[in-house]
Amino acid sequence: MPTLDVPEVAVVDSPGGSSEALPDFTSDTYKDAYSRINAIVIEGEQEAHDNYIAIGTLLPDDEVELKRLAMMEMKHAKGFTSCGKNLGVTPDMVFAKEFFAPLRDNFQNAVEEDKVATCLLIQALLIEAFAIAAYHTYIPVSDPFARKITEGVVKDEYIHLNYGEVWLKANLEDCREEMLEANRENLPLIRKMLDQVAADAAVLQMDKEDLIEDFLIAYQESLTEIGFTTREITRMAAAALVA
Ligand code: PL3
Ligand code: FE2
Ligand code: FE2
Repeated sequence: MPTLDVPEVAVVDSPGGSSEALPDFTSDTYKDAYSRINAIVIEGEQEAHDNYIAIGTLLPDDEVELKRLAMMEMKHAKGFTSCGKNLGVTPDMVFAKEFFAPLRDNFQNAVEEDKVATCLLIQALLIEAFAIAAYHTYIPVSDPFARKITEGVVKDEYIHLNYGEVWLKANLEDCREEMLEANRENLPLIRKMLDQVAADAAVLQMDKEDLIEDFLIAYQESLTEIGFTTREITRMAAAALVA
């Protein structure tokens, strides 16, 4: 196999003036890890598209707005596809589909049972908070092409999180129990997914602790905004530890 004559790390000047080492985006190790992470992100964005369309069938009054959110997800999927192409990486979509299967099954069951609050907790809170944490952690260690795309995407994800917050806040008294149950069933899945990506994310120089911290901040802020008490939120977060 031909070896490229490139340094292990590229030293660039960060905006703060200090120097930090970026990964070697051309190494086989980087590209191998990226083939899975990139696929996860593309699959996640495509499923997010399908999920907002499905939620639109349950909330006909919001159908137009939900279609708009779904279109944004399609654009995100295309953006991340170009990030992989730019690095000469083929995304491992079979791996990514399997990665999302348990969460996807729970979402699809909730659609069939007309459980809007569960659908929104899974897609608009958990998945969006996961995406926000992942993209925040990725931006400082990404290649310049992917950085520009990811910065644009992360702004949109806050709009999606906010959509879920607004609906769940307005309907909290009717769906409090359903949300507690949905949290209990799905937060442990997010925890497992984080564990599953940690090794590949580390190759991309993304820190697992940062990922978890950013995820918990986004999720807890949403639950506070929706109207849960600190005590309830602590109990909800504990679900990730016991399962
Ligand atoms: C919803 O808008 C998007 C759902 C995407 C889910 C993303 C999960 C990402 C986990 C892996 C972290 C790597 C981030 C790197 C970005 C190329
Ligand atoms: Fe997205
Ligand atoms: Fe989103």
